[in-house]
Amino acid sequence: MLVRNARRSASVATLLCAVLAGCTNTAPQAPTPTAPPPSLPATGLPQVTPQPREMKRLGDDIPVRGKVEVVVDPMVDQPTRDLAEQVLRQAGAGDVVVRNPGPRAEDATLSIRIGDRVSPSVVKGLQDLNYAAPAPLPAEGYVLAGRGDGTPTLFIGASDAAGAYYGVQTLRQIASPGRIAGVGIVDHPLMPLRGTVEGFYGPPWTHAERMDQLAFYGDVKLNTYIYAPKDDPYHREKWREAYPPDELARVQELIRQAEAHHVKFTFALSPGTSICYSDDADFRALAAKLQAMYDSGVRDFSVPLDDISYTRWNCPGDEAKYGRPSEGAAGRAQAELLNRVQREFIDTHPGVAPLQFVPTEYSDVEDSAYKTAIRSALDPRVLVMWTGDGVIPRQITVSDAQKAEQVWGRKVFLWDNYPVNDFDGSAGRVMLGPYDKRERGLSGQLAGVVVNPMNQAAASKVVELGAADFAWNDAAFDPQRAWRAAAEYLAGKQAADGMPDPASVAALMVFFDLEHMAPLASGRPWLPPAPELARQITEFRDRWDGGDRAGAVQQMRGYAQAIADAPARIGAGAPADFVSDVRPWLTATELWGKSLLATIDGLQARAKGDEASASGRFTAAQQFADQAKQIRTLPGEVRPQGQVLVADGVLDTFIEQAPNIR
Ligand code: LTM
Repeated sequence: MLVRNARRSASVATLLCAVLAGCTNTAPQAPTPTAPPPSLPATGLPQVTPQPREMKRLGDDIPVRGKVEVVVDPMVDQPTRDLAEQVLRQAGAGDVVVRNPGPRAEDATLSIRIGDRVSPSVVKGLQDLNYAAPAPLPAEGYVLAGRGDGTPTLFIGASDAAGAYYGVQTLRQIASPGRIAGVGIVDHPLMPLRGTVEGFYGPPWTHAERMDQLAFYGDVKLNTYIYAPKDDPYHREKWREAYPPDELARVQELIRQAEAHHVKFTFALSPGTSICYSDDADFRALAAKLQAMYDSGVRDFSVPLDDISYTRWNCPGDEAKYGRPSEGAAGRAQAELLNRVQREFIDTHPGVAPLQFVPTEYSDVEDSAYKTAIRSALDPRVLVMWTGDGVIPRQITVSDAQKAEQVWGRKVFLWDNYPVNDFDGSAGRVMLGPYDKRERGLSGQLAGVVVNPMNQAAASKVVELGAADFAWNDAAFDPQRAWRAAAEYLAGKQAADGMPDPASVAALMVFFDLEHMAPLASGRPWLPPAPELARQITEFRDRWDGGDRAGAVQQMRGYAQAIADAPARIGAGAPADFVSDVRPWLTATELWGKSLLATIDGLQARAKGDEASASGRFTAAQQFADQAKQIRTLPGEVRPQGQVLVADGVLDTFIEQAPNIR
């Protein structure tokens, strides 16, 4: 098995073992890149995220050494060529030559062909490998086939430029030092639109964070970024005003970055707080703002009309034209505006995708005068966004999405308010749980999905990666698998050879568990707090109550130590931006870990009948807990502010109740 696979397929228990006292790290060492073994036997399948639609073993692994040539069709763009070169160098190629089709270089040890899936040489190469793609292969799809036995070969046949890029992103994941897995993959996304909407309140992402996010989206095959930060004045309050030149220059850099990573930079403009629907000058102001973005290269546009009042007009002209303020009248006015944008702007600009829109009623499936007005008047091409069965949904089901289709008269585009943490009920939380409670089968019912992330961009990658996996292939989606893949991704980013360090992955999983809780708007959970810690505590109680007090203490001490050690391990083994985003939670976790260890000391002393020591340790535990409760979120980094929460309701409860455990 590939080293990467061996590491990646380790169970959480094995990974945890790597950070628990007394365990031995049995992870295999990476082979020396310059000296691959003469034969690389076939073993197992590599892990690829998002999960491909089909993957199987074709033969032995392909050795990577010396000079590798990459033969490309014109459809393979420069970023894809650059990525292929980078992947192959990281895998151990001494030299990589990227060139147009022609005779094979004699000194090349490996020739990789990347091209249009209907190119005769690609078709023949795949046939020779006995691995054909279904016809037709959907947009953004690719077939990858390679094997190391005989003459090592690898072919990637793509349906379009994005498919070629995604094929090479998969190559990145099946490559490890000295080798590429000998596998066949047929792959394409099940949802056409997959990504994020920077749509939260509070501090918008910085330019550097956005640049990094866009590169990350390429890695995980997300293709959409909707620029809609509520606190960018030029997006909402000052929607009529042009971006100042320096800000426009930054947006233009984002547009180029998005293009290089096959992401649709979707520019959103929210005029709803002040627009006069009946005023032609306002329509022209809106079109002019979109035009500036079109001129900068944007081809995807959105007009969000969420979080505005629709029971008052912003100008007397609207009352004259649409009648007294009402939900139905607002629906008519909005539909008219959006139809004009679609027909007079979108349709007149080559290459622009259908308009996207967030309705003022975005979070339910009940019919209403507003929805009826939109449904009956809105151009059927306009995409309507929907947040599920609530602003913060408990779950997203196929049947709710079907109801949403009925009330909106089209398949809806999911604006998924997870992991966003800008609402009161989320104060003090960083959302690091799995992407969960989204039903398989939604790809057949949605126009796409974008998640609304946290103010903390790098920390949002945990849920974003899960959403990427879901949106690509919800049919095979496993929330827990994707969750662990996020830990591996983060740890892999920090490793020189790209291989995640098991101890860092284990520490991240412990930490993610402590920040598993996800609240509804009310603050009540739709994902429970710290399920693994809760399981450990239940096991402890069962053993203790069953009379195995020493065993109970030993087991619980192991997990407490893992919690106490996780912050330092993460500090060294996770990317700096992630560590910086979650710094207050790491500080609090360290203190809670010390508190839990002191609690275990107290219970151990009690088990030995030493009540004086037990009491002293319980007091120390309380002191650490009190210190942990003082840690607060950082002003300017999140909204709203609050006490930093770590496994609240599980960890604090156990520590509080421990002195009463007899
Ligand atoms: O969800 C939508 C469509 N709008 C806003 C978001 O901007 C905000 O981030 C979330 C979470 O607070 N709630 C909203 O209503």
